[in-house]
Amino acid sequence: MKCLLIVDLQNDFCCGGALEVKDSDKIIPIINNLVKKYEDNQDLIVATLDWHPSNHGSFASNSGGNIGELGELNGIAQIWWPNHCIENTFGSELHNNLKPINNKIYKGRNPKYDSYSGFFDTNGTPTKLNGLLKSNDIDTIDIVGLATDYCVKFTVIDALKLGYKVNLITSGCRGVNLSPTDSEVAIEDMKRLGANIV
Ligand code: VGL
Ligand code: ZN
Repeated sequence: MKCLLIVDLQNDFCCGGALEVKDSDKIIPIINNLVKKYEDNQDLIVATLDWHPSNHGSFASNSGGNIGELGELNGIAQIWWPNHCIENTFGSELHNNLKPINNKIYKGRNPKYDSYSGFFDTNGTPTKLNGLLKSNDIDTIDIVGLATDYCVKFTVIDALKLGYKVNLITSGCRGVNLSPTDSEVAIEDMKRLGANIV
């Protein structure tokens, strides 16, 4: 069985948000078309949400570092981000134009560790995603969302490690691109590790 996995399509990553991903509004109608298709087919649809407490350690404001610079959080390399996706705020809500999604997986809740992957945080603590997929007999993940070079990439890598087949639907993804080629490089990495690029 296959599922559609929509990564972090939240206001803070969309146009006008705190960590806005360029052209993210362009993928919303593409994703909505997919949602309709998977709904009609009664396939599982899951959304991940970046869901940080306001004291989250990845925020430049909490670390004393500068936004976009590389530092260290609990011994692990960490890019300092602007405050984003603070739990239960407008910025953490799924984008209003996205069709409603029933299955939501929250990640990044532990202030001490970041969690680009929808499966595990950087400390190895799992979210509920793998259990949800297993209980629905999912073996293939079709993935879209934000951002290609962070949360999509790390979710794909963990999905492959866990033995899922992964189809990356690039028309439904956009990247942060702190460096201009980050998304291209991320797609090459995912391909090399076994993802099917569609
Ligand atoms: C993300 C940076 C920080 C993402 C999450 O969803 O790609 N990027 N937190
Ligand atoms: Zn985050």
